[in-house]
Amino acid sequence: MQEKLLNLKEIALKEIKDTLSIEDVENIRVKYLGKKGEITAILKEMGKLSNEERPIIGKVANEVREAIESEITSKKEELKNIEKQRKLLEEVIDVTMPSKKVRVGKKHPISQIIDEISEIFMGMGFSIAEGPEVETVHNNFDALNAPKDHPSRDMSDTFYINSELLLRTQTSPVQIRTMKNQELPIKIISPGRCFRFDAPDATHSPMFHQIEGLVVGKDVTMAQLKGTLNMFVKKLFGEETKTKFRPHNFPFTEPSAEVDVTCFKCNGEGCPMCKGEGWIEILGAGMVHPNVLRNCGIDPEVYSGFAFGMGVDRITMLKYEIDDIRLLFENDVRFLKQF
Ligand code: 2NM
Repeated sequence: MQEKLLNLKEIALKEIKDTLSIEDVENIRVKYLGKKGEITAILKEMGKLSNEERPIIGKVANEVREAIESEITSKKEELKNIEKQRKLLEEVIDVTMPSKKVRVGKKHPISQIIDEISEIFMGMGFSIAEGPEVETVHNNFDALNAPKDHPSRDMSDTFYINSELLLRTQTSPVQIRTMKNQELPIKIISPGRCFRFDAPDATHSPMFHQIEGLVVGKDVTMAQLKGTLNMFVKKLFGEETKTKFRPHNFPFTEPSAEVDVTCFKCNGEGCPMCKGEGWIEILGAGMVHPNVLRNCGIDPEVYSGFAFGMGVDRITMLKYEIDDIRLLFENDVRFLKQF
């Protein structure tokens, strides 16, 4: 029996030595030391031994069991270390590897210009006012003193929703809403999207952007309008920029003017950008018509106001030298990311 035990020990230790996984080591433990294991089976036979033999064999059996157990423990430890080493090697981070490109988005050029212009006016004490793109015919035309037969009212020039609603053709209805609802004095600009029933070409888009401004209070003058716009164009186009006010006609202002600025490319010399003129038209402006003030419940005998409006898309095109408005709305990232 002693021989059998020592023999088993030899075989077991050799098997343990040759294993490659913790799982196999565990299987070997069960095979020899488990409930139905080979060593366990021998130990169960001990009862049949004589009183002299039992302690001797018992001692050997214990030694064999301890030897196998200790071999199993150290083998498991060894295999765990090998696994840990392997993982460390496999999961090593190479900090010199080129990183994945992060694609950062940016503001649309029109939004950039709207933000830039808004900042300038906020610096002069203006607030930003916004309103709905679907407007009433009243706010878009009637309240603005547009004659009943004004061509812009035509079905072929304006997107009507029904006889009372339309897509606003300018942002002036925001000024109307503000005059009707807010206390005086008013000092706002209204940036936003507008819509006109135009066939798209290089300079026209049925959806475009405007920024209008409005100041209403006591003793608001044309001189203040000129001062405000002069300061604005210097901030937007450069300190050397000058303005020229040409008489014009709008239903909602009286007097009215169109405003040119000296070309910011040639500084008024004449170049392809200004078509040799030295001047570029960028604004409409005037003193708010007494009828418009009255339509909003403001007494024109007590209060006066000035207003102005500009096309954001045109200014964006001039500043970034874009020659076709449609490029701004195709939203091809390869185009837009240049600005
Ligand atoms: C322009 C030109 C001139 C304008 C007028 C008003 C209002 F509501 F006060 F009457 N808002 N905007 C105005 C005046 C707009 O755009 C070229």
